[in-house]
Amino acid sequence: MQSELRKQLLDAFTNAGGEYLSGQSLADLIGCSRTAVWKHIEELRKDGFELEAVRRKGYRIMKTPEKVSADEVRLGLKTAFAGQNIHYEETVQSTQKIAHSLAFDGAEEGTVILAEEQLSGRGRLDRKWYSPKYTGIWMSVILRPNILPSKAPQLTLLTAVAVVQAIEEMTGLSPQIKWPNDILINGRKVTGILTELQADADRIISIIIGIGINVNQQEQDYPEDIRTIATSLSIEKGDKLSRAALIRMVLTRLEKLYLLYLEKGFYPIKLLWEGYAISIGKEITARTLTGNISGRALGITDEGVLMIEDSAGKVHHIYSADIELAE
Ligand code: BTX
Repeated sequence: MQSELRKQLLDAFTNAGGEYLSGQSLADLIGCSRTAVWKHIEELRKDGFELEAVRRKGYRIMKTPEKVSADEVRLGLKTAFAGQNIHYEETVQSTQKIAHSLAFDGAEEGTVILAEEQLSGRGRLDRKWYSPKYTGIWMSVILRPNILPSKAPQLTLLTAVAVVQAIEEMTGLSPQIKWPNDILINGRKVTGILTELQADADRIISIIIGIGINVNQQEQDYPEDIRTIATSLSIEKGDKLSRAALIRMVLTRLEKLYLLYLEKGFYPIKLLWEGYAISIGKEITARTLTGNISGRALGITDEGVLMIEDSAGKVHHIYSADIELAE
């Protein structure tokens, strides 16, 4: 359906505030025939809207779809480039995969790949990211910053701040960040971030930031193995939330912080990040690919690298690891 007509139809139902609208009045409002209205209503039904039709009264929307359409996200999105181009799919293997290929083909900065469901959503180090249909936000954002490849992990920290701010704004909850990329509420993971690169030795061609946010899942929706470590905004808040609205907030925050980063460097992002960090000052163990390091987390450097002081007073710089907090 043409998006302008769909928008008019949805606006008409919004303005009717739950009252019935006859086929004729919809036709008059939109400026088309009653048959065309009927066709458009059928299209809406196919897209997951539940519409009640009552003789001599007309139509009424009973339930909006679980789906989150690109149109719904774009409406009201006031960014300059983040999300201005949305590539929407119902089911994909991984939005990262699609983003890589679109980025390779020259997709513009800020392009978003959004899916309702991922069959092989991925985490770091080939781990799996559980991405069931209609419940979460599974998206990848393509950025093209003019920075050295070694600075790419800073974008992970920046994205974590953007997501935390968006969740705070939307729900009033207070998420915390566990270095580098886990966002936790009450100690359970609500968001994962995966940053991947297309780069030459000294130049970034594109950065693909994958963001997975658990929004409307309930505890029983999680498979056994992650039930005790994962949570969702709905579980924490006790409400269903609009994924489209949260996507808009994340993209707005992300763009703002990204522009700040390009202008002023990592330092202002570092300060914001530290305000949300859970591990600083605590005893932690960093599990790296080359072994474990335990000690007190001192904080992050101006480059975003984690510093741990071990019991002998030696300070270790950690570039990539999974962090465990001591009880
Ligand atoms: P990670 O390696 O830090 O976390 C992966 C681990 O998190 C898994 O091994 C599992 O224990 C746990 N886990 C899996 N699914 C969930 C979930 N839904 N909620 C909480 N915990 C879970 C984090 O990697 C990076 C995830 C990025 C996901 C996005 S979604 C859009 C984009 N496309 C894609 O394929 N990945 C990214």
